[in-house]
Amino acid sequence: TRNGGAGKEKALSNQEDLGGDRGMTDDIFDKSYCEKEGPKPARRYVWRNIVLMSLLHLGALYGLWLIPAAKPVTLVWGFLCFLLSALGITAGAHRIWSHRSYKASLPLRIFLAIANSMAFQNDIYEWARDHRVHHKFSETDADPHNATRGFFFSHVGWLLVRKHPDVIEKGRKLDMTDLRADKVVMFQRRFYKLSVVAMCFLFPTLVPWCFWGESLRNSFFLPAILRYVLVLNATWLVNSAAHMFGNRPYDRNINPRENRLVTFGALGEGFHNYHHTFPYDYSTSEFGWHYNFTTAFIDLMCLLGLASDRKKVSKETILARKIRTGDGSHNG
Ligand code: ST9
Ligand code: ZN
Ligand code: ZN
Repeated sequence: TRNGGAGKEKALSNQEDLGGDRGMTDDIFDKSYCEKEGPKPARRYVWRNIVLMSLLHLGALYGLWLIPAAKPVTLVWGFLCFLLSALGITAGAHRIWSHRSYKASLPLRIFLAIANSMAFQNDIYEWARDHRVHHKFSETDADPHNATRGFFFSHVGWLLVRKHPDVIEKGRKLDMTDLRADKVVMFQRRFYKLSVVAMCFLFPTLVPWCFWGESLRNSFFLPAILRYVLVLNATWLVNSAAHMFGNRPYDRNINPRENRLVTFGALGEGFHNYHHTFPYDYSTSEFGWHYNFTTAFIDLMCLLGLASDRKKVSKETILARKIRTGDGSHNG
C-alpha cells in the first residue's frame, strides 16, 4: 500500500537522512521554528556595501567592454580562474564544509581553501554558518537570504542590509564544532583578508601580466574583476532563481527548484529541489556527472585517493520520495 511504501522509505531514510556519520545534522530543515509575531524590524542599509558592490559591478561592465581588446590566452586564463574559484565554493565551502557530504584529505582541503579565498564570498566558517542556517530555517526570518523577501533580496540585497536578528540568534545555536576543529578552516579565517587580496585580485592579475605581457588593465578587469563578479552572480542565482523558477520533482511543499540554467553556470548546484530534500548527498543531484562538473571533480579526487566517503542517497529512497512528495514532473 501507499502507507507501507512511506513507512519503508522512512526506515531507509533514517539511515541516510540524518547523516549520522557526518558529525553534524544542522543542515536539516527544522519545522519547529516559528517566526516572531508583530512588525518586522526596520531595514537598515549598509551604505559601504552598496557603494562597493555597485563599483564592483561597474568594473565588471567595463571588463565586458574590454574583452575584444584582450589576448585570447587571457580569456582562457579568466575561464580557468572562474573554474578554480567556483570549485572553492561548490566542492569546498558547500559540499565539504557546509554539508560534510564527503571527506577530503589535508592537501585537497588546503587546495580548496585557497580556491575559496579566490572566490571572496566570506571565509569558509562564515559561509558555512550562513548556509546551514539557510537550510535549517529555509524561507523564514532566520534564513539569511530568505527568498520569500523577493528576487533581489535573495540574490544580493541580503548582503547590503543588516541581518534579521533571528539569523544571528539561530545561527549562534548551530553546531559548528566540526569546523572549529578543522585547522585549514580556522587558518583561512585568521588570514582571510590577506588571502583574498592575494588570490582574488593579485594572482589572477599578475599571471597574464608577467607571463604573456597582457596589459595591466586587461589583466585586472578580466580575470580578476569580471571573473569575480560572474562567480558571485552564478552563486547568487542559486539563492534567487533556483528558489523561484523550475520544477519540484522531489518535494512540492518547499520553494527550492530544479533550474537547468543555474545548474550550468553554478557547476552543478542548480538541482536545488533535490539538494534541499537530500542536503547530505555529495552530488546535489541524482544524475551523477550530468551538468555537474563539481561531482566529476570530486569523483576524480576520490580516484586519486584525495577524497573519500561520498554520501549518496539510494535510488529507492529517491523514487519513494518522488512518489510521496514530488510534483509529478519526474524529469529533474
Ligand atoms: C557572498 C556570499 O557573496 C554568497 C553566499 C551565497 C550562498 C549560496 C548558497 C547556494 C548553494 C550553494 C551553491 C554554490 C554555487 C556556486 C557557483 C559558483 C560558480 N550565525 O555579518 P554581521 C554574527 S559574500 C551566527 O556583521 P550584520 C557575527 O558573527 C560577498 N552568527 O551582521 C557577528 O557577531 P560578532 C562579499 C552570525 O551587522 C554579528 O552577528 N562579502 C551569523 O547584520 C554581526 O555580523 C560581502 O559583500 C549567523 N548566520 O551585517 C560582505 N551571521 O560581532 C557581506 C552573523 O560576535 N557581509 N552573525 O562576531 C556583510 O557586510 C555583513 O555580513 C552584512 C550584515 C552587512 C550583510
Ligand atoms: Zn537554497
Ligand atoms: Zn546546501
